[in-house]
Amino acid sequence: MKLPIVCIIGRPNVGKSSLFNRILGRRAAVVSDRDGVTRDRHYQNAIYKGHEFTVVDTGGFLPDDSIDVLADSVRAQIFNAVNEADLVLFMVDIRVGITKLDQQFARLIRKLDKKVILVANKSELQGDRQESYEFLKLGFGQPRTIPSVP
Ligand SMILES: Nc1nc2c(ncn2[C@@H]2O[C@H](COP(=O)(O)OP(=O)(O)OP(=O)(O)O)[C@@H](O)[C@H]2O)c(=O)[nH]1
Ligand SMILES: [Mg+2]
Repeated sequence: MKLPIVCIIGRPNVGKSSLFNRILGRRAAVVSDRDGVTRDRHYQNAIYKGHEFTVVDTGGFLPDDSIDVLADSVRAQIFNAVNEADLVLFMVDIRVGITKLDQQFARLIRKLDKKVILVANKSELQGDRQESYEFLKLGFGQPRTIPSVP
């Protein structure tokens, strides 16, 4: 039986692989404070809170006008990951706000007309300040945050 596919996308360093590992309950993907660590798609089957699905970690590098071959292949990976997904977790960094790259991701996702949950990560660093309304501009509603304690 084919499981539903949940893919995690967003620009480099927002915490996609960290969420991927957390869903799986183990260190399946490399987490690093360097940008662009994940380069290709990474599939794992997961059972999370009774739901069984395939979760996909992706690279966050989405260059707009690059002629670099590796960059092009990463962009194709992201496109394909979104295209085949039943649900897209679009991750942003609540401390940084919306970047140009976030907007490029938003455009790509909109083209493919998918079910999307916007996730504002690193929210525990934000203290009491609530900046998440800014992300309404991306067009995917109010973002959800991830509780730091599972
Ligand atoms: N404070 C905080 N740091 C986080 C959180 N999630 C991830 N990080 C840190 O953010 C950095 C990037 O995390 P990754 O999970 O590697 O990010 P990524 O989106 O997979 O990055 P790429 O693979 O480079 O696209 C690491 O230093 C993580 O420890 C979070 O919820 N809070
Ligand atoms: Mg990663």
